[in-house]
Amino acid sequence: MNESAVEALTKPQSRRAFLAAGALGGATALLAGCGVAATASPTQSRGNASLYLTIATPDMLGTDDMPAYLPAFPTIPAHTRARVEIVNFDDATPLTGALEQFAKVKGTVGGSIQVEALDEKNPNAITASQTVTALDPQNVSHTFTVAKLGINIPVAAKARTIFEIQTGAPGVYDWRCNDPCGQGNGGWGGAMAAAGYMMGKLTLE
Ligand SMILES: [Cu+2]
Repeated sequence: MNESAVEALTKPQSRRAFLAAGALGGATALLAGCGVAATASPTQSRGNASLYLTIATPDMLGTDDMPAYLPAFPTIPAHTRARVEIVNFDDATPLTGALEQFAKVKGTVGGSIQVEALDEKNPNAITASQTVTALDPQNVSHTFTVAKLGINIPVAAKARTIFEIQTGAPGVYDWRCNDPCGQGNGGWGGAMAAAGYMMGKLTLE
């Protein structure tokens, strides 16, 4: 083998070695980054997502006493920190008796929700925000409850409700409102018994 042939063999090789070292350096930096993220959050998170839900009144929808969550079949990523905002135009259906438990927040990051009064005449206005772990049962309008995920969000009358959840494994999870806001059967009929109104499915994928 002559000198230049040796050079031809070794040169690319040393370049490969250089690239490998660079890639390794990058991988080390990435791993260090993962370590920081893993320390900050006990559950591994792929990133961030947003979900916007609106609760429309029967008047807005032209239905016969059927308020609805829109959309009722949302999809958000699995293994993600998701910010959820519920804009509710509806008024209160006070929770009573055993149902008062649904005035308590469950399953959000930090165990709380942020509540802002909705100015219907100026719906984009920024109003004072309160961070709470429960609502007065008298002021609850609907709930967004995903039993299998341990999530219960009491939604205040005519308000914007904001919270974060850490999603887990992919799947399709039933959600429902646990505030009897429907017609008939003690308020458990109508919208409460209708998919696409006060019940639906949350998909994590
Ligand atoms: Cu409801």
